[in-house]
Amino acid sequence: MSSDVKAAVPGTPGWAAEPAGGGFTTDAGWLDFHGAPVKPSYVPPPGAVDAHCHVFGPGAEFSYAPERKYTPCDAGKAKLRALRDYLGFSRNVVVQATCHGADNRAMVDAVSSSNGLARGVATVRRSVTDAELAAMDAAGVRGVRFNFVKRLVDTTPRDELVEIATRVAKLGWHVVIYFEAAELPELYDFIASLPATVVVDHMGRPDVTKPVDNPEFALFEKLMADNPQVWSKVTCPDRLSASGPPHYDDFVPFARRLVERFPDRVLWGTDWPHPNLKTHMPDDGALVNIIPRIAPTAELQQRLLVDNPMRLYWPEECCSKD
Ligand code: 0GY
Repeated sequence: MSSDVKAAVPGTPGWAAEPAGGGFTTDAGWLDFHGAPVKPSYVPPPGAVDAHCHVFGPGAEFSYAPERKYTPCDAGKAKLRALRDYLGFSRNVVVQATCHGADNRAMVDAVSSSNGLARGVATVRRSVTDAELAAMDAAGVRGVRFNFVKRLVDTTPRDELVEIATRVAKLGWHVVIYFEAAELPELYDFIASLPATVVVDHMGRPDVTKPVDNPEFALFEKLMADNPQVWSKVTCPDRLSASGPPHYDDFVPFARRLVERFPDRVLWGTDWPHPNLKTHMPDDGALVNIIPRIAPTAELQQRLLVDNPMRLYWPEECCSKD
């Protein structure tokens, strides 16, 4: 049975990040999540979903995976929920972080103890059993993540990924895919042929120092235009921007392009607790304040933050019409 303590409000002393517990050592130079995020001036619509965030451990309860490429600070479910409430969101989608490998216990615990207010995206191997998939489905998992970012994971053979996608599609799950922009030409046909809805993390990591009309991003737009099963998260200005916080001006036109062109296939998330950042740690409140710049109307905000994630993760509760 996992602990379920209530976390301190962001910005108060008890909120501060703690080093990895359970005998693990947080990486030297690791940037902890923001200690005092501002209360956002932008108020999300009722029922808003943070559709990309993670939990890290805590290590004393949920050990980090032996094959991990990084050891983070601890950042458990209680803090994730405290941040959700503080930022004015109602629900979370907890994406399995690579520091836990294919051991989904921390993510599943965060989801299954959420009173239905969280859904999960797992990492699984070909060896996962149907019973394990069914148990995760019952706990609230609705997708698997395929990660092609080499600094985060070792390569998984394509035939294994197709096999997994085919199996989870039968449960109504989707595939979340993470890759670098340079990989898209090589991955394009693979992504387009997956037998499931596909959600691309962080817009496929475009180079936002370029004009929005550039060949690489045009290829990403083509992927979405030609494949109505492909969605995108308009996330992670903190990873992509060269102009930097708090406004991340160079990120905005890319996210806004996708929100305006594909309003029914975009998701937004904080990415808390923001693994592996090197230059700065974003203020999560400032990230929320960017939303009206990437989704400039109330209708676009409603789709981005409520209707789209509800349709993907809580279809049984979803009453919006396409
Ligand atoms: C993200 C991005 C990163 C890390 C992970 O699971 C992870 O470790 O997703 C990254 O380092 O770019 O989406 O959180």
